[in-house]
Amino acid sequence: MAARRGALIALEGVDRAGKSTQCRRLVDALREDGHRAELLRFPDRTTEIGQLISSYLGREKNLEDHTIHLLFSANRWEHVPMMKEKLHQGVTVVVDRYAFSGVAFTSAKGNFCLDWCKQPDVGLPKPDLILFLELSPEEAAERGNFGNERYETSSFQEKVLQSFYCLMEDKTLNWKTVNASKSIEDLHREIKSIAEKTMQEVQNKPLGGLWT
Ligand code: ADP
Ligand code: 2DT
Ligand code: MG
Repeated sequence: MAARRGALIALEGVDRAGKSTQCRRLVDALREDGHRAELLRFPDRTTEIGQLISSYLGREKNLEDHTIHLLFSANRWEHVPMMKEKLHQGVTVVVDRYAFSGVAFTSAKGNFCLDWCKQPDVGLPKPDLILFLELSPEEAAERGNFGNERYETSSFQEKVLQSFYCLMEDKTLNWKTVNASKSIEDLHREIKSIAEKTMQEVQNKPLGGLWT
């Protein structure tokens, strides 16, 4: 019998919903329980492509909209061989944003259709679970001001949220919405329980391809 594989779990949601906090908590808790788990974040600003993305987000560099979209996708593809290897070795991979952020942010620019935005990410490892951390713009605002990076305005974030809702209509993906206004601890417990259930369910199932 084939060895059990790890699960691919993506966290998505609006700015300040608590994605990075919960990704870290989840990976730490899974490890404490003896699971093998690793955290990846997209964009990964440490690679050459990631540095280009980072300078774009930091407004040091201007890039044409299609170009930056493809770079975000390339930044995921450069991690795919490593992700597949880990998953097949039984490591659960938790990703802080994934292709859904890619599509939601570019399509929020207005002159892009959802289908074009999805194409570069077709065939990426398909997440076994996508946790959408839902938080109202009012509650997000209470968690502090926006930073100075590109996309960090409330009008743009509202458009991003609408694009996320369009993507969530795809029932071939395992979206689970969680209420991100709960305390860090309560949300962590809920996320951990959903993640563990998914890890159990997929361990003997093949890894899928996204949007294929
Ligand atoms: P994201 O990665 O989604 O942008 P972060 O995890 O960086 O969000 O959290 C944004 C801010 O909100 C941080 O200051 C964090 O400490 C705080 N925060 C995260 N989760 C909660 C929560 N459940 N309740 C209150 N504040 C939170
Ligand atoms: P953080 O590093 O704070 O998460 O912000 N983005 C992200 C895109 O536009 N396309 C993508 O494919 C991804 C993964 C979301 C990163 C910013 O980059 C945006 C916010
Ligand atoms: Mg974050």
